[in-house]
Amino acid sequence: MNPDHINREYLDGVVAGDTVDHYYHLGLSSRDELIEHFTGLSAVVMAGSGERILAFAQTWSTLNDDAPILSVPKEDRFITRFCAGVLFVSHGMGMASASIALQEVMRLAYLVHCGDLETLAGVFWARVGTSGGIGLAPGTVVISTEALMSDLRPFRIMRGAHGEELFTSGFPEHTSAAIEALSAPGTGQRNIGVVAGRTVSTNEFFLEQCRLDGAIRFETDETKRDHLDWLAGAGVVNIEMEGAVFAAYLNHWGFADFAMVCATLLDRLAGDQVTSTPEQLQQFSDDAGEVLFRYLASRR
Ligand code: R2B
Ligand code: URA
Repeated sequence: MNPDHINREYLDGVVAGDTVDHYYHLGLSSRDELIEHFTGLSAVVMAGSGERILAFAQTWSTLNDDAPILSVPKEDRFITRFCAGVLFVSHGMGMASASIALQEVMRLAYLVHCGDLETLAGVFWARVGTSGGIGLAPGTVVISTEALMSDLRPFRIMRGAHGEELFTSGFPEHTSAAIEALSAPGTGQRNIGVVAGRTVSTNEFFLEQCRLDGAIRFETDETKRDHLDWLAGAGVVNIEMEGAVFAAYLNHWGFADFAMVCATLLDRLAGDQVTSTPEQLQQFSDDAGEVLFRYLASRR
């Protein structure tokens, strides 16, 4: 962990009980009795959609002898569940939304671990999401090695009163390699197409992803194709909207074990619109979850 990059001045007061922390967007406060049941927190699984969080919590419960699923009642911003040592939290769409979820979950995780950086360091974090693939068959699951800005810089940049802060946005190699190794099907398991590669994390679905079907359009067929070719040439295999801030903050706090696993919904070299059926989209999402769960289950 990187103690200098964690706001312990504030968070230790919460652990001591001198300050009450309101995790406003999650709908919890540090005094809530529910938090006492989060003891043993060993992993955080995040996803954009609340529906996926509910499904993942249910799967994890089934894999853990029907362990109880604890629900945080507030659901208008993020959906939060806890089951068998794992906190499942939706983060909404885009880096602004995901950054809020990450900061509040980290404050919560710090409290649950009573400010003990040694045990906190053991927490594994994952984002399971969707993305647009580059040159991949729809449904391929991508394990990200690095999340880049749309101009391929490997950072998330934030600007405060003190100026610009650059957060590096790589993913730990040992974790992505372990997830990839475990993604090979065991007996009776489905064969899921999995690749590891670089990811571009954009601030917008249409413009920064060079779509031609937005209500605003900057690109031509040619500039779009050149941009996607440029990304592919740099080893980028998919595009999504939260990975850079996810990796950036976890690196900043000094976590060593985190990953992003995203299903591709379409091949951007073939088009812009997501046209798969609801059944196909469900399968893509289930497959990304399955890849994550094979790793998560191996950590028990
Ligand atoms: C992937 O899919 C969402 C946009 O459709 C966004 O949250 C992302 O990263
Ligand atoms: N999510 C994205 O951000 N882009 C896509 O093309 C598909 C899903």
